Amino acid sequence: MRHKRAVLLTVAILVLGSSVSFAGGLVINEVAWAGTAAGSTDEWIELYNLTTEPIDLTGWTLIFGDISIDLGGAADGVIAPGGYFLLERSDDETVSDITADLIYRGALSNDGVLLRLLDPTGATIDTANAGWEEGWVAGSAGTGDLPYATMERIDPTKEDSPTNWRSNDGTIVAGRDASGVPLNGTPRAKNSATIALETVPVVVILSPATEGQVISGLVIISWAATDPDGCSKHLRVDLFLSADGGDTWDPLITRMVGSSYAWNTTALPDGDGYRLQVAVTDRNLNVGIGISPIFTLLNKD
Ligand SMILES: [Ca+2]
Ligand SMILES: [Ca+2]
Ligand SMILES: [Ca+2]
Ligand SMILES: [Ca+2]
Repeated sequence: MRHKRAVLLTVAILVLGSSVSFAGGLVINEVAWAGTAAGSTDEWIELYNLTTEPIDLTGWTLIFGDISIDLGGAADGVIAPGGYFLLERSDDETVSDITADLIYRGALSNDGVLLRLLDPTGATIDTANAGWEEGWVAGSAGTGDLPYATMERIDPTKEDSPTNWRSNDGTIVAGRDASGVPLNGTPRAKNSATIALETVPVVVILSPATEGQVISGLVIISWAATDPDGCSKHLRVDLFLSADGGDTWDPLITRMVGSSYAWNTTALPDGDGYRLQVAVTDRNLNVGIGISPIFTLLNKD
């Protein structure tokens, strides 16, 4: 009995010891865990100071696997307010056209690892890839449509979670690799994912919103659309319909405004694989997309 209690106590201490108090001051903002097209060992990591004060990195550490990086070892170990801090692995050629703030040694396994940022008291104040240690929550290696895309934090003011990371979009990019090729990433610059969060309209389909819903006759399709940096009233709306669960789409109505559409379904074939897409475009041609769950059309009896 006594032994059991001791074990429980140890477990409690372990849990407390690994807890993260997300302070929102300094964050792990971008991770190039797969390296670059010039070399898979050309990994780099970006930190970001969200505050309006400089942060002195003396005593701060970044830890992953059995690697511990002393952030205070940088020549200029201070991050300016709203500034970035670029760590390049092995040498300064990793991101060839931007000077690293710190060169470090040690690999980020492509099998995934948890990154932890510790303040001078040893408290973990931020993490990256938590809850996703079997692989990486975002980013890509050398294959796929967008090779060597970095893992970008979407909202640096929000804590690490699987939904707060996205791959670099390959369009908003910065920096060049050791061969001079543009990176699919944004070293020392705002993340493409953060720019999307701040500019791209968000649309939520309100009806139909239930998986497997049976629809017939005249149906009101409705949605809520907002533009984070513009007027939500004048967004252009295009509706698309899929009869095969979303594999292929046909226009239903294009270039409309508003937040609902009366849809006469009676001329369409019955089926149980229908889906609606609402695409909302702002004046800068940023497109936000909402997709309904699969529903059934049933007009014949
Ligand atoms: Ca790697
Ligand atoms: Ca460099
Ligand atoms: Ca960045
Ligand atoms: Ca916008």
